[in-house]
Amino acid sequence: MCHFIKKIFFVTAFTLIAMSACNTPEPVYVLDKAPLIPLPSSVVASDEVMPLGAIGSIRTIGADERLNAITQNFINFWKKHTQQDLLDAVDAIDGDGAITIEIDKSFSPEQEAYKLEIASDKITVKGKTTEGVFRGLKTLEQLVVLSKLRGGTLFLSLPGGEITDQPTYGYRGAMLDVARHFFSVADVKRYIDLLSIYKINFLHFHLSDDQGWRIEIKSWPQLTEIGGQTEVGGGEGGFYTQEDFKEIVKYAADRFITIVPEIDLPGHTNAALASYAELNCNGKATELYTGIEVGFSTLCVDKEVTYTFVEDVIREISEISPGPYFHIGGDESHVTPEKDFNRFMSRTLAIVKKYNKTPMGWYELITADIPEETLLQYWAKTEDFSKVIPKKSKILISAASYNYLDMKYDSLTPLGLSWAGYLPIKKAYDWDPLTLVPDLDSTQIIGLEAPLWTETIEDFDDIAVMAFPRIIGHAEIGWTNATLRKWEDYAHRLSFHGQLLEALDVKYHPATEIDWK
Ligand code: TNX
Repeated sequence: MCHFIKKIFFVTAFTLIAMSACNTPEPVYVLDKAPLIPLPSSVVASDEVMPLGAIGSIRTIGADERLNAITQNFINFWKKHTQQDLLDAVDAIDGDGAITIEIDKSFSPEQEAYKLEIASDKITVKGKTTEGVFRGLKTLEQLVVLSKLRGGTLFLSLPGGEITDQPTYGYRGAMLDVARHFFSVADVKRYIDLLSIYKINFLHFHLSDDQGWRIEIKSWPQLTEIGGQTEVGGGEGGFYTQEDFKEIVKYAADRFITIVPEIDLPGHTNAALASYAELNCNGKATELYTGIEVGFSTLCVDKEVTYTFVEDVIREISEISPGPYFHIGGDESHVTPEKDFNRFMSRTLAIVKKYNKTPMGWYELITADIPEETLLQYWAKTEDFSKVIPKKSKILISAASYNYLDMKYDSLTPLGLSWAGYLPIKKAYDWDPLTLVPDLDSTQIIGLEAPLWTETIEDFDDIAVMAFPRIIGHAEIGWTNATLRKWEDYAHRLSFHGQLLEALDVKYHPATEIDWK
């Protein structure tokens, strides 16, 4: 301990040293009062205290390739926030003075479950899988950052105790519309980093719409050469090359986030119809579109070339998408007659299956004859959705009036839309996916997703101010059991996360509902 104090002597004020003397420094929080989000399933505080200087190495038990990458990221994190080096001690047997990361296959039946133990001279993170361990390290990181932000130079120790934790839902998603406005690879990576702090595990990419086609398709190059060249408001647009897309997929995978690609069909296709004349029933290319109306475009369902196009697109994107899902859109196809829509969807869903992906689509798909495993994304008003109930399909909840991050917070919000009403922070948090839609069988619901449509969103600051803090609440809904969630408690914990976002230079909506610290 005295060695530890000596170490900080030269960097901290003399008064601080006098205060601490050679006693163990007090942690900033007791473990069960730390404002962690999502709230873990169980937190038991002990009276042990772990001085930061007690830890000198990180050792892994049951390591694999993915764990090595995670360990390296964690070493960098620790250095940045505690100024201390961690030795990577792969084969070390003694856990004292170390952070131990352990994969234990018999630990829990639950893929993402973990246990985090903090004792006076060691920290252990255990999980059944590397993914579980990763979620546990994220909890530890949050504890470090929150302690540091509150304690400043007084942050010298972590509180002891044990956290055992696992998610309520296996799908905790965000969606980014890169079609209405295009966002760079760097912006997407930044969003992924922020989502991973809160244990989000799916990022759905809305890659095509009337205003833009955003992913390179090698067999149909004009999709991006023509269809990628503009966006809402007439800006220059852009697109991801397949290499860019692979880079994003990998970056997300290193943070245990699965990318879900969406190509919206057969409506929302003006960018494709402007790129290739033959996709139109009249054989004439449309004009590029930079407005924000919906529901006016459709592929030509009767032409065989349409299915060649659809298959090429699904094949090329599936080849670079390791995740299980392929989202084929299906929303607001207002100018496709219902029988044509259904015929088109049956063929398209079969193509998705041919490339070994689980089909996913907006709930309007329900009129078609869909494979039972199709994942349906609910977004519209509850009344409409009763049509879905008889089917055995799995449901992802993305209710416009609760989940849509493009809805304004209130009448003063400069960005966003309001067709589904305003969505203040409390409303976005204080609901339960299980009871939102009447008559839905709870076993059908696989989770929730928060879409950010970008008709009015032009840059990263715009993304951030609409997503934060509402998506933090969605992350908690997805992770934490409804019986443990209370608005007042959440609002209190959230009040400490404004500082966390500021430290990352992330703009957020400073709602007056929250007593920001
Ligand atoms: C509806 S919800 C849409 C999008 C718009 C969004 C704007 C859904 C599946 N489609 O095309 O961008 O509203 O809030």
